[in-house]
Amino acid sequence: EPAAEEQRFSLREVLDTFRSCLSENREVLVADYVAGWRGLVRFLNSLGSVFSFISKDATNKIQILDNFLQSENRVHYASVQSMVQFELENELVDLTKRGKFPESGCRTLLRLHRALRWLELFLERLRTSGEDGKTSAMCSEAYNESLAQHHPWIVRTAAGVAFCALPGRATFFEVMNAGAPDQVVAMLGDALPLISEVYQVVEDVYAHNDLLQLP
Ligand code: 1PZ
Repeated sequence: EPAAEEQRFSLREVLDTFRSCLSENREVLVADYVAGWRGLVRFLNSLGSVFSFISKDATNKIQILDNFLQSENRVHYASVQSMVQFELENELVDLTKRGKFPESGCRTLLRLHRALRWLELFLERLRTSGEDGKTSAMCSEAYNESLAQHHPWIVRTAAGVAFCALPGRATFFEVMNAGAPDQVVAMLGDALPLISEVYQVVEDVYAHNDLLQLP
């Protein structure tokens, strides 16, 4: 039943899905990556409707990747590495300006990848913050160090407004539903190295293929 489902929802499980992303030979599995993102969006939605312009964009990108995972080319979309190789070999990516492939897997996943860096920076600030820490300040600092560089003024402004609506640290910890504050801090300490590793593997694949600036 949905109510019980809602209650069990914990950010711990979401962050755990990033654990399953990395295969033994350090391939990043797209299905697990997308599942992790779906959980994050669910968490974001539980924070309130001010964030819906953010979650809509993320949901749209998740959907694009999901469609590739269901398509006849799905074997090529099993990992980030195979996706990059397949799309580049078959010239399915707009490399310098937007054109025939505005929804390539490579450019779509890059947007989520950049947002994962924001998440890493934000959660690290949250983890090391004191009781009087301001989530909105942590959030905008993390944003300015990462995603903001890729967003036009209008998006940066809307994001800044949304950040002001973030609940305080105590409430934020409660919504995460991962136990008492010290348990949340411990959970973040476990999860962050995993997120950071997934981020780094994807970053290396994109850098190696010169894809970090895809339009
Ligand atoms: C907990 C507070 C949540 C703050 C989330 C911080 C990120 C702010 C991002 C605001 C931008 C959203 C509007 C959409 C922008 C899109 O233009 C860009 C570029 O895509 P393109 O236009 O090139 O197709 N989209 C993105 O950068 C992806 C943003 C995904 C953000 C997901 C946040 C998930 C938060 C999880 C919360 C734990």
